[in-house]
Amino acid sequence: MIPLSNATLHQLPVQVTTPRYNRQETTAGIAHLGVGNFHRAHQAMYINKVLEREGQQGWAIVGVGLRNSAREDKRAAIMAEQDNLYTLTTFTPDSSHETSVIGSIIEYVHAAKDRAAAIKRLTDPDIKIVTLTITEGGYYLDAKGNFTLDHPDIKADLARDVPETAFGLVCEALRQRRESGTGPFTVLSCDNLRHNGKVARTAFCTYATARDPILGTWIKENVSFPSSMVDRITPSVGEADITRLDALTGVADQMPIFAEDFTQWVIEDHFCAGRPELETVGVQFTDDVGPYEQVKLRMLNASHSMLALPGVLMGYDTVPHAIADTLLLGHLERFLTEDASPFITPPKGLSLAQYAQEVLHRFRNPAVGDQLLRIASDSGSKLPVFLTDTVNGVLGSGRDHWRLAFGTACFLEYLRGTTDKGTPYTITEPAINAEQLALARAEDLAAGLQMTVFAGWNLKDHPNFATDVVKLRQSIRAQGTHKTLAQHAG
Ligand code: CS2
Repeated sequence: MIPLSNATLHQLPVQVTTPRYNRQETTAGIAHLGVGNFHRAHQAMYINKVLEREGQQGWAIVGVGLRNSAREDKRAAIMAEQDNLYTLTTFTPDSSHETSVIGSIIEYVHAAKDRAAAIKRLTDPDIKIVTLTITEGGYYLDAKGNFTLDHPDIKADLARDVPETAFGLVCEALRQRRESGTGPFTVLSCDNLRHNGKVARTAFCTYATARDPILGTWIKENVSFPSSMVDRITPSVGEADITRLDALTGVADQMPIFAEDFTQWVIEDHFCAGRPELETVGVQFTDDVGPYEQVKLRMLNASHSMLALPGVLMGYDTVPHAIADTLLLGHLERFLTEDASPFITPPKGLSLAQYAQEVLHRFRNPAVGDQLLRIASDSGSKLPVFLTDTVNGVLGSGRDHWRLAFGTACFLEYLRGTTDKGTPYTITEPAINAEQLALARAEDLAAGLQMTVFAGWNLKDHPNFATDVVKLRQSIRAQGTHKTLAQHAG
């Protein structure tokens, strides 16, 4: 097997597509914060294509790793060893696959190791766009959607000379760019949030104003924050996946990724300092991402959660395994058509019924085998984003709420960390502190509903919902999640 670097690109197996542009001739016009698998499978893939086009060589990416962790150290070391190259293998639902070497990330900065270097990189006049995948929970929003200036991380960051958070780094770079006359860059959120552009704008402006009100006003007036909808199912990659992928591709890649073949990126066309010609490589530009984002978050992401939470309790490991259970499949179909769809205003020409079928088809993709625990992780941040509008719609209109009550009961039971059969698993819930977790685990089975996760659900006005959640939790404990679902699905 051939190791991956600039020097070996021409030796790779013929079935592996390599960059069709000269990487040495590209320069970074985009800085990306949070270089996880999703960014590498999605935005970096689009940029890899755009770099092939004439006149687009100024839009390569400088990756900025934010975490101070052993994992980040390892990633930075491998990126350096492989000249920032990696393979992306995509699988169709009938398991045919294609592998490309992605060359669009041309530089990698480990910000946790050298904050000043990262800020300096962001002040480079060539950097015209800063893209973000910092996760749903990474925006420090409270239940009302405001940026939490009093969060300990943010408080600590505001007190530092050289900031550490994404907000601190970007605002400091913008401060320096303003002072030197370099001018602003666009900040483009690629996270699964409602109105992610507006959220990013509020977060960055609030942070900047707390540091320096004049900077806050300058950012408000000069930086553009387009909203975007991003979509591509990209599972986590474990050691066994690395071995499998490398055997499949014939490349000894130390950090390969894989994803479904489906991909979509819809962006609002407001870029204060220019942008690559992404429309030439399949990106959709629009004046209003809202309808696209509604459909994606409330259907695909929400049904992921509605599947993963009971799925984990039932002892399933992956999405295709869980959805092969006809009970869960039927449950999701009804959730999509009876609960989510009635409250969505889709973009013109999009059929929600067809979208629902496509989502289920994508979930069945056996080669993708997305991990339920990956999807369930950080439900504390995800559920408010994915489910709140649907819950408000269903409860407000008096429709049957039991599927949502079941999803809620499963979430609270999932937080206990053991399957119905008593097998333990690790919960990863950065947004749920010990006090909040104690509510979910309290003897009073209704106490969990006081968690801030549910703050936007107006549950006080709908006492029947709480009663049903308690009953469903009791039933899950007494007879298991599967039987509970079977009894109610009837
Ligand atoms: C998933 C998403 O983590 C989750 O909750 O629903 O990661 C999903 O796979 C992506 O948003 C697909 O675009």
